[in-house]
Amino acid sequence: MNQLTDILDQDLDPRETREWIQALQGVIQADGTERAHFLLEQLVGETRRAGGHLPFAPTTPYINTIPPEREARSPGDANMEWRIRCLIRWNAMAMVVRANRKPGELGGHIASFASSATLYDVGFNHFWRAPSDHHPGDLIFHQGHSSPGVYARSFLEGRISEEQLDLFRMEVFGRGKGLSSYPHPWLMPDYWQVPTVSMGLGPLQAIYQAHFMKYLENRGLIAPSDRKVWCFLGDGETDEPESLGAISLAGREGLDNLIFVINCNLQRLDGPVRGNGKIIQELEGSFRGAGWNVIKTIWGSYWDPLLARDTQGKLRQVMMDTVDGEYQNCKAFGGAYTREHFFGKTPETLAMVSNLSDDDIWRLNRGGHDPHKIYAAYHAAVNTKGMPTVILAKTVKGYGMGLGSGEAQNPTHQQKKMEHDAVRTFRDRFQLPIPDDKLAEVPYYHPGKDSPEVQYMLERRQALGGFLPQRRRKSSSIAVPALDTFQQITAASGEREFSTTMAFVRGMNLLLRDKALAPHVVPIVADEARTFGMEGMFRQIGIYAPFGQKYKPVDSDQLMYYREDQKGQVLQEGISEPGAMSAWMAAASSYSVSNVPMLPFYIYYSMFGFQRIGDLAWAAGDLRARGFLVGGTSGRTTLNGEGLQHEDGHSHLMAGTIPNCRAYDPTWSYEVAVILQEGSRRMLEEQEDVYYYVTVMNENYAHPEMPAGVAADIIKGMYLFRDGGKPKKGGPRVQLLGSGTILREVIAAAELLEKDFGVCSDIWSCPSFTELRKDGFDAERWNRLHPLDKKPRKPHVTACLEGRAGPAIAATDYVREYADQIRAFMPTDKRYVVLGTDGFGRSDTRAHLREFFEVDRHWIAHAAIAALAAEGQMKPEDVARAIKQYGLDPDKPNPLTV
Ligand SMILES: Cc1ncc(C[n+]2csc(CCOP(=O)(O)OP(=O)(O)O)c2C)c(N)n1
Ligand SMILES: [Mg+2]
Repeated sequence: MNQLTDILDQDLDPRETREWIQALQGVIQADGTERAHFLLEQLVGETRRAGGHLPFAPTTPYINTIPPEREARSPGDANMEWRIRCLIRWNAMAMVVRANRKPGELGGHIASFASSATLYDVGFNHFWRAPSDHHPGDLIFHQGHSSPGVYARSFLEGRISEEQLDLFRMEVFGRGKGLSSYPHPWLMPDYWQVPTVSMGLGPLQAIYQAHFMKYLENRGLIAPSDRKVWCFLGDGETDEPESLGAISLAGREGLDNLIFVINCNLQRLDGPVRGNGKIIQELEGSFRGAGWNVIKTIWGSYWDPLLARDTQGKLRQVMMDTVDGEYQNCKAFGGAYTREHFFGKTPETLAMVSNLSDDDIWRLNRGGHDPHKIYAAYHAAVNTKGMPTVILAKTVKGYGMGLGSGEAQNPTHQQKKMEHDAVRTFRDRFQLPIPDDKLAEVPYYHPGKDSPEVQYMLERRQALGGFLPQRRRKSSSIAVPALDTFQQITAASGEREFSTTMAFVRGMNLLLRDKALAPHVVPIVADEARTFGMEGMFRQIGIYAPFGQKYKPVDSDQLMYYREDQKGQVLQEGISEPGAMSAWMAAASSYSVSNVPMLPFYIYYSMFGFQRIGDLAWAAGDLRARGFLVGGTSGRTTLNGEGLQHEDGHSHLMAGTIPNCRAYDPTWSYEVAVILQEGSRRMLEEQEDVYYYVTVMNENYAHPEMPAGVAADIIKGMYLFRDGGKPKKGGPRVQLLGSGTILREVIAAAELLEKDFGVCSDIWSCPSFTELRKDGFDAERWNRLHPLDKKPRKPHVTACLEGRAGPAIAATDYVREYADQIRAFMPTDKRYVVLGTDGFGRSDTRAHLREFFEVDRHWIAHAAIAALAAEGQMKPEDVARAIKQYGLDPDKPNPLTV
């Protein structure tokens, strides 16, 4: 033992210690705990100045943060609220048990809501405001697996029928009446505000929703208010990096509009969260370190008298020494067990409960099941200024499911059935007036709309502005300027060369010139603004900084200096793609959450997009997000030099999996303009729930004039860029397709084919193979279902290529599968050959990379000749000549495998 721990562990002068403690007690009595805190800080400062090493202690004792004498009292009728909660608990359990008695293994969860029922009820009864004329409304992130409890409340309120409860998890069969397994705005667009259930994404999104609300307030787009974002999450869920990954942002920005409630039932799916430690202490340390106000709600009121008698601190010590695995045992095995294994740890604590029966010990409740403690915690949270709050509420997983039949058992998470006896015990525990002979069917119970319980609930909700959850589907429309406003990027560039990234940024700037629309544009970057040539926006519209710029930027003498501003419009989210994506989602759902439509553009390295934040992109679809994702430096070969981890050749496939995402890979600046205008119009004017993914490149080249009449086909995904004209002497003809930067190689290939082989090419620009696929399958499906219809529908691809001679050859900077998506819609007998960049990217020049991946002009020309030879229009000797003439190595290994 070294000297310091010796001193810390042993009291060298107990009398002196006592004097100091008495002095402190005197201060607390006379001037309160804040004054005591101040003095202690002074003492700590003094010791540090003298060289004392006082490490930061992130945790406090394992007791409630709010002592009983400082608890705010609930104005509610506690008995009434208990009865209501019993009804909700019962119906939530019944809907899951009944669903699982039907054939089909529908699943569902009882134990999660059983642990959090009181946490929700106190919020619904006293804190959460619905949007109304008087208030913008709070935003609640529910734990996904607790949805039955939320439905059960709505059932009592008369918002959801008994029939619907029986259609839980039967959304297809329910034909619009079914209830989603978890919160999904896509499936219940008037009800759920935000999607949760993919663990970690809820808390991450909640932080950025709160961040974005402050942004809207600071920019004067919404009035400042006391609205809050409440986020419920599981203790197991906090293991997801996304759950805690952004808490420092909330602390740094002092987001006092954000409240996390972590349901610490000590269990996750398989077993204990921290069997050998204490999750509440661990989380307290993390959140306090990140600048949060931490409220631990560990013990219920029944513990108060015991703690009051604990003058020696023995009980507190046992509380601290006991690990979560043991706490779980206490709730799984009951009062006698707890007496022996918990209180029995010291003679003093055992003596403390000598006058309590085993049942009394069993009733010693946890903080998260005590409405008084919860009310006090919520009250403190909503009144906290300058920092976000996390409430760490200790609960029991499967609370009420009964000893030995779910409560605190390891497999309880997945329990969807309850035996008859367990149902009876549940009924008795929560005093439901359900007769024995009805128990077998586990009937729903509604006390009637005039019952005091329902009247009380309705009155509470009315006082809080209306029902929750409720979601706003539409906001106001914003007019988007017509395409001719974008003339700067639809006109030919002449000699000027620039990239599609530049075209996009210019397009965004043109939107920023529209007075009505400009304030709604939200450029978002994850520390890559300079990469995409957006640094001009720093000065022009400023970078959002909630507390303004407190220093003179190092480049302040320059035109495009780093200007931060409380009213800044650019969201600079630092190096956090999940964070920037969540900020984008907050902006993209602001039409619903805040009744203010916004048009966010999140611009990033496309490689760090869908594959990095794919789950958020999926959630964004569910959320009905509206905005643009812009994948910069996209394609496997356009980002020369950067190599394997940077070269994206597949994000388009991922984007294509999201039903309401429209993805484009434009080549020309006018294509960018058309997509930008159309997308903005559909999202802002029409208020369609779609979002756009547009890939752009940093390769500079000249852009042609927009051909007349192609706008609609750009949107469809394919148009004739150049007709090959009449072939000389009836020579062969090919159809060449391309997108993005590789379209330029396609054009060059057409020239080679003409010059070297007398082959004539029609050139098709295909800004979206993904949209073409959707259109094709849609037409095909319709035709199959309408066999007698006189006018079969024609896929756009078919319509374009029908009657055009020769095989089709496509090349893109993406994997083959991307362009291959349209194979099914080729006119009958049309040969279709696809080139793509399958394989790992690597660093080199663009030219070398395109040669390597076999998508450059030579490989395209060669593929065209080979296709013509396969059709007998040319000879194998022609193919051999192309190989030789273009210097292709026949023994080159397949790029996929090297
Ligand atoms: C990303 C992700 N991984 C896994 C799951 C599956 N899953 C659902 S609930 C759950 C356990 C949740 O435990 P906890 O967060 O403690 O919540 P509790 O139900 O205990 O309140 C798991 C692993 C999921 N929904 N999302
Ligand atoms: Mg848990």
